[in-house]
Amino acid sequence: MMASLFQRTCRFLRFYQKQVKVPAQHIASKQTRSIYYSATRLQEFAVDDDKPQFPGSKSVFSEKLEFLKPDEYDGIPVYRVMNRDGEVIDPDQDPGLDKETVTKMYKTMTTLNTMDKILYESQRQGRISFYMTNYGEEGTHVGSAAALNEKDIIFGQYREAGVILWRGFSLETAMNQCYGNCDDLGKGRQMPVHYGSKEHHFMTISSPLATQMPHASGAAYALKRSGRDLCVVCYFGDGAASEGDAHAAFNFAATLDAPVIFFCRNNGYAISTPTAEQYRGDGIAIRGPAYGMNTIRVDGNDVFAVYNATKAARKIAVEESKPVLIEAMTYRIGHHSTSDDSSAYRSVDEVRYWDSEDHPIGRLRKYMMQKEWWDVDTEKAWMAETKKNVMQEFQAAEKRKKPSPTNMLTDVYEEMPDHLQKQLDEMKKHVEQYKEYYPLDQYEAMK
Ligand SMILES: Cc1ncc(C[n+]2csc(CCOP(=O)(O)OP(=O)(O)O)c2C)c(N)n1
Repeated sequence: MMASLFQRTCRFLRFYQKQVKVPAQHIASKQTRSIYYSATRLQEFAVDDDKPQFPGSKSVFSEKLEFLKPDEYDGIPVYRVMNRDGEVIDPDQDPGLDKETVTKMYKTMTTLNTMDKILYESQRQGRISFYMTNYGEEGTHVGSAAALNEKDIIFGQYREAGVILWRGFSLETAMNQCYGNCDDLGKGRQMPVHYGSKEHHFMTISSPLATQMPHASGAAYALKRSGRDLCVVCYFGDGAASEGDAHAAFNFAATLDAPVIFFCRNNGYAISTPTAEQYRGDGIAIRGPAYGMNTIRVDGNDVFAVYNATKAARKIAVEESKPVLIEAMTYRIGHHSTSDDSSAYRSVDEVRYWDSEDHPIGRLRKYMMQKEWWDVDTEKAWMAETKKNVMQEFQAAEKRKKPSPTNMLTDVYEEMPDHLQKQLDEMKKHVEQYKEYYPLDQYEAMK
């Protein structure tokens, strides 16, 4: 008997779903979508008396009255490759990166560290308005960035400067951003550390916590629809994970099978809130399976463990089109930002431990020294060189003019509407009339 229109439509939709790897419910029109739903439901509904029939259930029945007790489970283990002395524990886990790559990793981590010192001081001296250091988290940035395709799209929180430096964002561009000068890619409109670069596939940072997370899921879904073999990487902190947006992002990504790696930097604190007060469960990783995501917890101070985990996560994201959650355990050695004094809520001994006993840079240096790729003299020469580079760029950025004040009103609309044009004209007239009261020599000329 000839298949009915209904059956043929269902067959076509299933074929189409296979071809484009997109669930039919997301590509079909409203009408065909409802046919698809009825068809799949009708097909899948087969009663098994021994199993619960609740929609979406994977469970079996139980006659024991038992609660799931979080304290009766061991914590999810922390995957590592190196011990604290930089020795590889299981040779099978050594990513086997060549000297050139490992040296680039080390140089990026130390450059970031030096840039942090100089810009932090610069803020303290009142030369820039604000800064956030990355001390102690360098391994999470560089280990993950090195494992990605350079076109994978990054959505950062704000403490991931090492990721963009790895991709070739220059010190000069970073300094221009922090100084908000006329060469800043963001035209001086953003606060310091809100880096962004189209060239480096790095979305501009936005400080309201977790707002980048649903965007990341959406961008990953768009990537999947475009059929490109790329993924999105979304960085966030343990504190940001408490925002509603984090949960929406996880669930959208899981249900839409979006190729996104959620990379949590669990650094122990959300400003003054320690993780012990932030959550009661087993960190952030435990949430992954609840959303149906492949998940791993990794030692974030072990750059090779982060590299391996991210590389494997990327494979799942791109090849299986699925989200992955990585929880990288690390420690925020610096204050939260220049607006924070962490001595008010944690001990100096605690900070000293991470700075001297378990630092990602120290661990990698030990590894390189054991390989005889690095020694005390190379270290000394490199530290002098990187300091000189950073100082040079910092001084040059400081000397550059501020952006033209007209940037306050441009780029909001493609064509400036009349009401903004009126304000712009008034501003120009006002500044011209009272120019002796404005430091115009420090600004780019108004166009
Ligand atoms: C929606 C929102 N609420 C509060 C803040 C203030 N705030 C800025 S950073 C921060 C802590 C975030 O901690 P975490 O996500 O763990 O990242 P970390 O700073 O430790 O890297 C808070 C509460 C904010 N930026 N946005």
